[in-house]
Amino acid sequence: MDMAKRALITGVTGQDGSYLSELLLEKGYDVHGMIRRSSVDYRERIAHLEGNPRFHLHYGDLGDSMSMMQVIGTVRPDEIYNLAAQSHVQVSFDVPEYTADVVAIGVLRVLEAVRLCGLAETCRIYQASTSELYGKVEEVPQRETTPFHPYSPYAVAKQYGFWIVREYREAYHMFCCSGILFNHESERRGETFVTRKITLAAARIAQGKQDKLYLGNLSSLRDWGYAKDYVECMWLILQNEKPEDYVIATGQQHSVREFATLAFHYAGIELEWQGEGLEEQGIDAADGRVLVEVSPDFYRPTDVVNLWGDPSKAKKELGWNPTRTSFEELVKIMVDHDMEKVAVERAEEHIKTNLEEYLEKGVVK
Ligand code: NAP
Ligand code: G4F
Repeated sequence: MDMAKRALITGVTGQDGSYLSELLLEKGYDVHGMIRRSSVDYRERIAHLEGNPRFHLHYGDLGDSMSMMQVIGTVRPDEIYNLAAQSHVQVSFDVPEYTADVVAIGVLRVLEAVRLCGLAETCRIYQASTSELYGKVEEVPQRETTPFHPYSPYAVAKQYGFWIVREYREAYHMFCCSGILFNHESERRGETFVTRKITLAAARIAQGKQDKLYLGNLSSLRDWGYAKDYVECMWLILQNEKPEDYVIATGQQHSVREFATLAFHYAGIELEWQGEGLEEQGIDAADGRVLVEVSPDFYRPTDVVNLWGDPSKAKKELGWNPTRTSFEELVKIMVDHDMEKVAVERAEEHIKTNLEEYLEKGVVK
């Protein structure tokens, strides 16, 4: 009989869901991913896993308790990784009610489905919590004991998720834990998060496909790690003897400006910064072109500007190495990926233009 562990991942199509699926498959798990119904099936990040006999997909939505009951009752997982969320902080100001439903009550739906399906004693649950809970920070660096001060509708919703997990742990003795993850990025990061927005723009500007990049708060500070390293921690948290919450971070901090400077450097452009606030500009040192400008459109009603995590507890208790991939390596991985992506897009455009011309005139350039 096949005794492989069964894991259910909500948010399997996201950045973290795709890396976690790969990791759990490598470890011999049967991986069940939950996906949302949509009019087009577009699952770029997990396309390479489909067809693997140990990788299964189920329709469900964190906004719908019945579908959660159905998926959890059918899969009867040993471990659940609840990664699904409306995860964009700026978007949470635009759709606060939806964000609260999915990000806050969605966690309750998972916990209740586990309990009502009779899995409370056997199923371990990982909740994707966030450094955004520290928000308008009350201590630097932030650790497990730092008071929370959420500073966006997203963060307020995640705070409910954090506390309801703790409540179910104490009330029903369920093995459920939160990983308080600081920002983690990769070549699979969504294109509207600041790091990926920058690496894609640097690649496009370097290859003549874009003139300028507009950003918001350049002085915002983040503790950025590599997503591929961070999913390992999610797994380690569930293999622990006791259910506990952990800060997962690198312990190093950089500004958006520093990230942009390094990304453009790897794309072959040296940026120099001039001016302040809304007037600040990133200028190409080689020819004086203005490549980066600040736009108030990317400022947030309340912004979290000083995130810096202390991963000592995870290092000591989980044996996790927070700096396996350095900040410089992370930026390089992302830029190299996007330079290649833009080069492929340019080649495809060239072929298409040539083909159109050939079909029109019978001429190939
Ligand atoms: P992501 O790339 O934005 O992925 C989010 C996933 O959630 C996608 O698979 C999305 O599905 C799914 N989803 C959204 N709404 C849903 C719903 N109503 N029902 C079911 N699925 C839904 O996020 P990520 O960066 O991988 O982050 C994973 C989790 O960690 C999130 O909970 C995020 O809030 C949290 N987190 C992330 C970071 C970070 O730096 N990345 C740090 C701390 C915490 P579609 O593909 O259909 O949209
Ligand atoms: O890349 P961001 O949008 O990520 P943010 O807000 O830190 O949220 C991400 O990390 C959280 C963990 O701390 C997760 F919980 C959350 O799900 C998500 O994955 O913005 C980072 C910083 C902000 O201070 C923002 O104001 O960059 C600043 N920024 C400056 N210009 C910008 C831009 N952010 C975006 N998205 N776009 C800009 O043009």
